[in-house]
Amino acid sequence: MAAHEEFFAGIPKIQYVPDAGPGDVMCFKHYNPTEVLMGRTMEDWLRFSVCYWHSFCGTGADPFGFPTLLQRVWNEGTPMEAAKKRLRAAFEFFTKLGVKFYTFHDRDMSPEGATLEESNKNLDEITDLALQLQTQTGVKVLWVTCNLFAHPRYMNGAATNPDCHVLAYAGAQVKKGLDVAKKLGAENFVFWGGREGFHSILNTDVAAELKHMAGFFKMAARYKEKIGLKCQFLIEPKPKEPCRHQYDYDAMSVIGFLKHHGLERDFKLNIEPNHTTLAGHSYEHDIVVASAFGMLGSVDSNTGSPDLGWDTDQFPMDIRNTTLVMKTIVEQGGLQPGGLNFDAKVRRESTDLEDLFIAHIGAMDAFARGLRNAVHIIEDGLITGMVKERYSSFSHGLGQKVEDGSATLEEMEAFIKENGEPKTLYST
Ligand code: XUL
Ligand code: CO
Repeated sequence: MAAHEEFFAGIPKIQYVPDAGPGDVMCFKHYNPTEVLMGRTMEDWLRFSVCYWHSFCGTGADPFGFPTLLQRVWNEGTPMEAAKKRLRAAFEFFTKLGVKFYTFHDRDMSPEGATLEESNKNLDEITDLALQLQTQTGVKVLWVTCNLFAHPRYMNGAATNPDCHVLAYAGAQVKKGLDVAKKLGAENFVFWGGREGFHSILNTDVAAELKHMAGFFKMAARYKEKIGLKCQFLIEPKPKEPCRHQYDYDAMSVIGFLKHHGLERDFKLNIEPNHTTLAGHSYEHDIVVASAFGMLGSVDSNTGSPDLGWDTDQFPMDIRNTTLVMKTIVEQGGLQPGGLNFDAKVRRESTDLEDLFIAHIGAMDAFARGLRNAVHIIEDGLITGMVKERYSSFSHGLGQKVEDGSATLEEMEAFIKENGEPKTLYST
């Protein structure tokens, strides 16, 4: 990269300095990538990923205010020149931060053209550069996704649009997205149902829309098979925003949908805790539910503010939250081929380039602390032992039969006649 402009001049590779003073914010105080915990390096447990759209395409605009982050030098030039500069800046950032993965939407990577052919040509040109930068740096694609929600054609949804012409456009876009995933060796491919839902039930044929969405996923699974694409498909639940109601409401709704349509072997879930809390659950709820069904594939590790009902995509800094998430991840044996993707943005007031580093460093340290805590909880075994004891009645006798599915209601009745009331705090 030496032949090219440096975007983060004066910022060296971020190091692990455990005894750094509180004022030293440009180093890791907890994230030590090569340190081994429970047989695996921290880097391997955490599999951090930088999100291209927030950190390199984000403008700082909000519903009440204009962009504040447009001064980034990588925004200069024609849209295609800017796309290339932006990509070089991003790879310099990944390398200096020491993160091995990134995620992007097709339309973050390169500008949309006047026709599908033109958009695809732009994508070909920019992904050629992405491939070159990936080979030079060793940074890989954690996942690709298609933006099926920003363009006006998708105002009534993509796979659930009432007009098949729009659904066809989304299909053509996903076909290209899967080709790009193959070209760049993406480890996963995400479907976030941006506008797959409704604002009014009165103008919506819910059954038809859900059937079309399942059909759309089946087409994607068939094309993936056809081109020999090896990545994991993921669905990212979200209950609302931008739609009033979104079909992929939360982990349990998506798991039910996938099982109903026989898609559970083709997909896992990408859980974003800020979406989980929007659904009215606790931060870790959907991580735990998805994992319980063997369907936790990846995590968009961000947070909202508990006192807000919005998707604010903040960097996660709460150690209690990161501890509970990492406990689930370690207990299920890791996230690979998924990872912890920072679907998070600096605030619109955080206009300094350095802020991009500080935000990521803080979140990476928060997860490193969460990992250490989780390993401590698991290795010390106290909670695991208590939970095992709590369910110990299922390890023998009638409990064992319930466990293996062979128990009958008649046996329940006979058991109660013989043993009476369950033992509780108040029984004698
Ligand atoms: C939106 C969201 C998306 C997906 C990818 O709330 O989380 O950025 O992660 O489309
Ligand atoms: Co997300």
